[in-house]
Amino acid sequence: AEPGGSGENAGADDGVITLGFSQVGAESGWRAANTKSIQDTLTEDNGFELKFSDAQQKQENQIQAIRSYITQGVDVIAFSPVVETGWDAVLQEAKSAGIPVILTDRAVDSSDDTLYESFIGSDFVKEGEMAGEWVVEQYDGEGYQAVELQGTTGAAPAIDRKEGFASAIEGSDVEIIDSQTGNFTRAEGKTVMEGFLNKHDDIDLVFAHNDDMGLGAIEAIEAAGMKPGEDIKIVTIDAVKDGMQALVDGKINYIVECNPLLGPDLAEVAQKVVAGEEVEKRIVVKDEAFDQAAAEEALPTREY
Ligand code: GYE
Repeated sequence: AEPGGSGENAGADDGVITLGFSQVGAESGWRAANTKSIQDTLTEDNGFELKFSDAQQKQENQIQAIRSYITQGVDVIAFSPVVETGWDAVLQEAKSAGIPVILTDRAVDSSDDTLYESFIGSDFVKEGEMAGEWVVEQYDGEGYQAVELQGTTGAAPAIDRKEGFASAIEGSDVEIIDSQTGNFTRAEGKTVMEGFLNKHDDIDLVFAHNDDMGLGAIEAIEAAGMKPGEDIKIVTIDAVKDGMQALVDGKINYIVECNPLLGPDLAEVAQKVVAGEEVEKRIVVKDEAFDQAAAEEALPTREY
């Protein structure tokens, strides 16, 4: 595509689709798999020129990257918004420049859904519900005290997983006694869990919004002389390899999957958008869940 090409005539007039992608960061195993899927799919061989930038979990970096893609006149902009709110102005700029935007992984909270073409990603409320339903099924009646390691404050998966889990445990005797953000990273998951262990004597269960924070919690629990998965049960979301290994090892008790392999769907939607074809406004990615036995079976052939 011509740099600077914009307005109604923007498009892949040279047959190559230039796509500017703004990634959240490199905070987790899930994110690494997601980045790999995008980079492996949006290749020259597949008709793409991919411009990729890592925002290091900062919204201002993403806004800057999107503005630079607008200036460069890319054919399509795609991004995974680190937080839900605060996107209207920059998305309006893309729209005025005639550059279509595709959301992957995380949603934006905007009343104007003409600001993007499609949102491809999992149903995070449902993931939280699946985690909560399993906890109730296993432990209701035991008076369990749970702590929650939340994802990045203001991020769609943190907001939605919290909500889904809370609604699933409602009416049971599982109680969340503390809840803090660990920013989706292993290091912060560990630090927050250390704080919880210092503050509370009787923690029965950890609900972590992703595997990495759960893996950090495992380190904190072991350092405190207890057995993760036994003395303190752990339920997480993502099902990346390290998480699945910990589940097989009995240190995590249950994992709800979140599929990070969004590259192929993104490529397809981008091609359609550039060709002026209709696309679905919402593409929901399907997720499973794993207990120990299911993890043992799935791990050897796991892609991520
Ligand atoms: O669960 C977490 C990552 O947005 C679904 O972000 C994604 C989440 C994923 O950091 O590991």
